[in-house]
Amino acid sequence: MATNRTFTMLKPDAVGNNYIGAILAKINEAGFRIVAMKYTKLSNETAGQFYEIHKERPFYGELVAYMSSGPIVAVILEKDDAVASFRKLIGATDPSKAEPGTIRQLYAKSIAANAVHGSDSDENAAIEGNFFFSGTERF
Ligand code: 3AN
Repeated sequence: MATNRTFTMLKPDAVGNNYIGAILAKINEAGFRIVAMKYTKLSNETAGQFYEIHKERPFYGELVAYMSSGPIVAVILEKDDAVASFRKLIGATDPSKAEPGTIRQLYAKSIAANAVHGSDSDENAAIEGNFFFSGTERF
């Protein structure tokens, strides 16, 4: 069900720095189940569609260019209270402000290259998961 699922992407910096295994281990240790997972690369157009919600933000162009600059890993995750629990696990958007032990504090270097995405609501988790995967309600 959407209420106990969230969506994440391991961003180009995390993939480029070979942190896929370490980050997925953290996610599993925190009690999340992987529902669906895909290693892929976004085109500029696809990244623009994914981040449509941020279109008016000043960093939109930079964000889209960055997210299409290298491979990413898209993942649907399941756990009780998944959205809030996952955002706690990843830490603040700006890694220099992220709590010790969070994924961004451990693996991210900057606000743009911040290692992981995490959905901010159940509604967006469903939209974002459906952007990459279909039929996952059966998984
Ligand atoms: P979060 O991913 O923590 O929910 P949002 O929704 O504020 O953060 O921003 C979406 C994404 O846009 C962030 N993950 C980050 O990579 C990027 N971003 C946010 N603020 C900036 C900024 N000031 N400059 C560049 N990129 C940013």
